[in-house]
Amino acid sequence: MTAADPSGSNEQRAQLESLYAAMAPKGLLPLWESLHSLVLAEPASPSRPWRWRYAEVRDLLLRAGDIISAEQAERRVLIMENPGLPGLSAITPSLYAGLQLILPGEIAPCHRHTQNALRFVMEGSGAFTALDGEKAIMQPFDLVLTPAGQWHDHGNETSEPMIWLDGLDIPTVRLFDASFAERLGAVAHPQTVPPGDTLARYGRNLRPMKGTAADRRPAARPLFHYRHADWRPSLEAMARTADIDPHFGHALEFLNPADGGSILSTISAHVRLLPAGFESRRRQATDGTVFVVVEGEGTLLLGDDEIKLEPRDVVVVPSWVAHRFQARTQMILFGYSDKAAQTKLDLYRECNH
Ligand code: GTQ
Repeated sequence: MTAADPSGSNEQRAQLESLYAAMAPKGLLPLWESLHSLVLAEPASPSRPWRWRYAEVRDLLLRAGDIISAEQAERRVLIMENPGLPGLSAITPSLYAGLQLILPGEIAPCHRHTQNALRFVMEGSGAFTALDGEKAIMQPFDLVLTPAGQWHDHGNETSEPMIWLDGLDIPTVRLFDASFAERLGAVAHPQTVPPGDTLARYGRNLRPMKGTAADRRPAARPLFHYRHADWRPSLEAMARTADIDPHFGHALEFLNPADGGSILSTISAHVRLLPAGFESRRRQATDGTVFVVVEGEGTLLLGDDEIKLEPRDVVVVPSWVAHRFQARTQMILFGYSDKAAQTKLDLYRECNH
């Protein structure tokens, strides 16, 4: 019978059904039929744990490369859509993921939008993402940001294909009905400063004196290139000397030096090192997380599910799904989630078992 009255009579049911029929055309629904699925006792994500094998995605992406150019596509990307969220182009309810291919000589035209994006390089070396006319020359497992509102184009002046993961907050911006986007008009933004300029000025625990002409990056979010050549040795050095965390292994968050907060206003990202043989303790958190296997092999355990992980695989753990990692060899993982947004909205919770 109804949620409100499980012992309701057939007569009451008939009366309610005719009430609902009268309400529906007026845009009205009875809360008592759906309250328990609207206000859940705990998260029950419609998204599913899922793994994309890199080799399989790569084959299909390269096939796309034979058929459509980056310029024609604007962005030549295979969307990684969570099978539990059909039609939403979402990997979790709040986040998007895709794998983008840029072939030698290609350009992905300059645009800007209210969505925040991160790029995590999977393969290839030396192609660039230009942010407001400054090229970040990308190497495998570099993290490059294109924050909301900043012009960005991509290009590949090398002789090898380049593939990276795009992580965006597209579903979040859609939730708020706040999408604005525009094309620059020119295919590429004119170069404003040489590559590496921002890292030199803002990336070494220094910044140009406030108010001087050299202080050119947005004050709230100056950095946009977090190099594998920097984060990998830090993780390694920490793993040599620090006590290991039973839930995370050795983990470092990427931070915004302007405020010590998350890399983007909606998205947080981190890397972790799991030594060979390490088994993390079970944890659950409200931030559904997308992981990239940077190095090594192991297994992700979620209840009765076991997902084997190999280098460059992408795997998503939905909100509140209890999970743990088993590292067969030493593993390095990159992860991103909407923890930044949830923390601002006072929603984030975790439970470490
Ligand atoms: O490179 O700007 O995968 O705007 C989806 C939307 C990439 C990009 C995506 C985008 C981009």
